[in-house]
Amino acid sequence: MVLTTKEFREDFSKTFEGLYAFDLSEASPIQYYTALGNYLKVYSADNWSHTNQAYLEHQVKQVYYFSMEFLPGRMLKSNLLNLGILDTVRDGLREMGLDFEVIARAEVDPALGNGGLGRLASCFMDSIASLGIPGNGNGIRYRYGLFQQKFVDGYQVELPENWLRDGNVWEVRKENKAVMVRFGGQAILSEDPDGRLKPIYSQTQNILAVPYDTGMIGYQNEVVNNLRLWSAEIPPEEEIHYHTIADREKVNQITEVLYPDDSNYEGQILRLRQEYFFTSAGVQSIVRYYKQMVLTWQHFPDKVAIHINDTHPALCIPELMRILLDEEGLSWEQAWEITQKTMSYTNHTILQEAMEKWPVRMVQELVPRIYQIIEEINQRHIDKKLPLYTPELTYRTTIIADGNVKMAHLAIIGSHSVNGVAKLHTEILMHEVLRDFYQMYPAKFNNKTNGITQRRWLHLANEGLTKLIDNKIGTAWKTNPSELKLFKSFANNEDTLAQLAEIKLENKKQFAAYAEKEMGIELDPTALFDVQIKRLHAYKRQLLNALHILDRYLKIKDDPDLDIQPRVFIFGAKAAPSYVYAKQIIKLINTIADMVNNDPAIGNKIKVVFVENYGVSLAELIIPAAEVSEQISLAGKEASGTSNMKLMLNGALTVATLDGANVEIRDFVGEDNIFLFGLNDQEVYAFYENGTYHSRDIYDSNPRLQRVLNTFIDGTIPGIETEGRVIFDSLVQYNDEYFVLKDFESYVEVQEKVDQLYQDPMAWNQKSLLNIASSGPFSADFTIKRYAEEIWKTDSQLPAIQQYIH
Ligand code: CR1
Repeated sequence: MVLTTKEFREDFSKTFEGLYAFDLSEASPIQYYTALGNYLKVYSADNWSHTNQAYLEHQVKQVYYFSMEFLPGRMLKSNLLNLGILDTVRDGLREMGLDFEVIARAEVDPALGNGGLGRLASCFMDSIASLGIPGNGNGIRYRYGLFQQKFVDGYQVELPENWLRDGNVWEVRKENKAVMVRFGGQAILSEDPDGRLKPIYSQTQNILAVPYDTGMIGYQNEVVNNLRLWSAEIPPEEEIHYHTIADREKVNQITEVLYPDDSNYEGQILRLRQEYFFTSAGVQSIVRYYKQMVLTWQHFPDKVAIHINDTHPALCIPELMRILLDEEGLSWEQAWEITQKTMSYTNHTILQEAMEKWPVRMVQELVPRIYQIIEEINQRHIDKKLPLYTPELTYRTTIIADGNVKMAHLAIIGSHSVNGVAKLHTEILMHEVLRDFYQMYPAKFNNKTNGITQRRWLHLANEGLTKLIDNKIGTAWKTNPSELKLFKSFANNEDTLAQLAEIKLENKKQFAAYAEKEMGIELDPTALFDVQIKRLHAYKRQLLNALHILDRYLKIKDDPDLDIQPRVFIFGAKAAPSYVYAKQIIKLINTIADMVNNDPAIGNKIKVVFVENYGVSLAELIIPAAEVSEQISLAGKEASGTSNMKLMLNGALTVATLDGANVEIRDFVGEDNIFLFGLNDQEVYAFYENGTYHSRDIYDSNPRLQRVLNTFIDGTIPGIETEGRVIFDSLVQYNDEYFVLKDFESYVEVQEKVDQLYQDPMAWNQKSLLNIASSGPFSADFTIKRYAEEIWKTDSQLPAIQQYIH
C-alpha cells in the first residue's frame, strides 16, 4: 500500500474541508498544519489500535517509562518520516502550491522538559517504538511548558509558554481512562474483617487525573506506542465543594507549570504534589490494565516493567505497594517482592543540590498513607541490614534521615536495577556517590550510556548529510546505526570529503540566515562555527568559553592585523529563573557579544551569537552547522551529556574534558580525532581531598589570564559592573568551585590546535567524517536494546504487530 501524491492531495483536501469548511487556498500555515496533523492521525489510527490489540492479545510484557519531563520537539516531520510518507506529502503539498517548510514551522515545539533528561526521554520513545518494544511514556501534561526566554538588554527574561494556544493535534483526551488521585486528609489504619490493617481515609482531596494520549510512531514498522500525559481536573461530582475561583485554581495548578530547574532542588510542595499526581495516576492505570489479563499478582513483574527516570517518579514504589496492600490485599512480603521486581531507576546527576529530599512533615501532610508505607519500607530496610553491616553504613542508607525523605534512597532500595548514564558516571556512582549502596547491592548497579535518535538528529535535521551517507554506504544505517562505520572507508576519498565540506557550508549558511534575520548579526559562513548548547550551569562552564573569547579579543585588540582563524561562537542556553549566578553569566556573554560584534577592529575575526530561547527546534538548526562541539564541563560533573553525541553525528569535532560520555566519544573516535584538555575526574577528586586548589594563586601567577579576568571589573566590558564583580569574585576570591582558572591554560592551548587543523581543510574534513562514522554506538536504538534486554526484559513484538497488516 503505497500512498501516491494524488491520493494524499485528495484525502488531505477532504480533511481540510471537514475541519474548516472553506477554501484551502485561503488558509494560514497553522490551519494547514492542523489539517495535516489530523490527516496523519487518521492515517496512523489503524496502526495505533493494532499495536494495542497485539499487546493485549499476546499479553506481552510492557515497559512504562515514568518521566517528569518529555521534550519531543515538533512532531509533524518525524511522524511523516516514520510513517514513510515524508517525500510523498512534501511533493503532494508542492503540487498544491504549498510550502511544506512553512507549514512545518507553524507547529509549536512542546517544551515539556528542561534539557537533556527530558530530551533523552523523547529519544527513548522514538527508539522504543522503532524497535517494536511494547513501551509507554507516562508524564504530566503541563499547561505551560518551559518558559520562553527573551533577552532584554542582555538579561534573560522569562515569558509563559502557552504551547496549547492553538490546540494540540497529536493528543487524544481519554476521559474514559481517568483515575482519582487522593491527597491530604487522614489515613487511619484499622482492622478489616480478615484481620488485615487497612486505611480509612477522611477529609482527603480527590483530584481527577485525565490522560491525554499521543501516538509514538515507530520508524516504518507499523508500530504506534503510547505517550500518556496526565492533566489534573476537579471531579465533576465534587464541583459543588469548590466555592471560589482560588479553590479551583489550586487543582489546576497541579499540572499548570513545569518546574524550570533541571539540576537544582526546588523545595516546593507543589512539585511533590505533581510527582505523586502523575505516579499515582500512572500506576493505577497500569494496575487496571493488568487486571484485564486475569493473572495472579505474582505474574505482575512478568508483564510490567516500571522505569523511574531520575528520582522525580520514585513515589511509584510506595504507590504500587499501597495498591497491592490496601486494595488488592496482598501481604507486605508479596507486595514488596513484586514491587522490587517491577521497578528500575536511572540516576542522572551527582550534583548534591539536585538530590531530591522532602521534609517528612510535608510528605505526611500531602500523602499520609504513602508516608506510612515509606516509613515501613525504611524500617524494614534497617532491620534487614543492621545485622549485616556496620550501623554507620546502614544508617547512611536510610530513606528517612534528618527529618527528610531521600528520594534517591527510596528509588534504590525499591528497585531491582540502578543505572548511571555513561561509563564514568556509573563508576562515580558505584565508588563515590552511592558507594554505600553499591556495597549492599552490587548486583543492582549497571551502566546504560545515553543515546540519541539518528532519525531526528541526522535524517531529519541534516538531509544533505543523510543523502551523502545514503549514496556512499546505502540506507541500512537508518535501522542499523552500526553500519555508519562503513562510512570510514571514505576517509581518504577527496571527493567525499569535498562533498562533506559543501554540505557543512550549506548548513552554516542556513544558520547564518537565521542569525541575520532574527538577530541582525551578519556571519561569514566560511568562519569556523563553534557551538556550546546546553542548560546554563556553572559546572558546564560556559564561563571558560567566554574567557577564551575574551583572550582572543584582547589579542586582536593588541594587534589588529593578527592573522587568526575567524570564528563564530554560538551559545544556546536557558538558566533556571531562580539561578542568579547563571543569569549573570548570560548577561556577561550577551554583553561580550555586543562588544565584540560591534567592534570594527575585530570585524569577522570573532562573532558571538547567543540565540534566544534555545530548544529542540533551534538545536535542529544549529547542530548541522556546527564544526566545534564544546563539551567542557568540570570532569566528574556532567553525568553524560547528549548534545555531544548529536554534534559528533553531524560532523563536529569535540573539544572536551574527560567527562560523561566524552570519555566514550574519545574511545570510539580515537584520541587523534578529538581535542582533549583539562583535569580528569581523579585529579579533581585529589584537589578536593587535599584542599590544595587555590585559584587566587593562578590569577596572581598567570598574567594572560589575569588580564582576561580583569576585563570583568576594569570597565573593558561596558555595563556589567555588578555581574562582572560577582563573577570575578566567584573565580578569584571564592576559589573557583569548578576549576575554570585551573583549566584555562590547557583549554586555550587546545583551541589553538583547533585553529591550526582548520587551516588544512582536508585534514579537518577527514576527522569530521571519522566522527560521523564513529557515532553509531550512540544511537538510542542500542541504548534501548540494552535497557530492554538487561533491565526491562521486554521483547520486540514486531511480528505480532505486523501480522495485522494486509
Ligand atoms: C545530566 O546533567 C545527561 C542528562 C540525561 C542530566 C546530563 O549530563 O545527559 O541528564 N541530568 O541523562 C539531569 O537533568 C536532573 O538531572
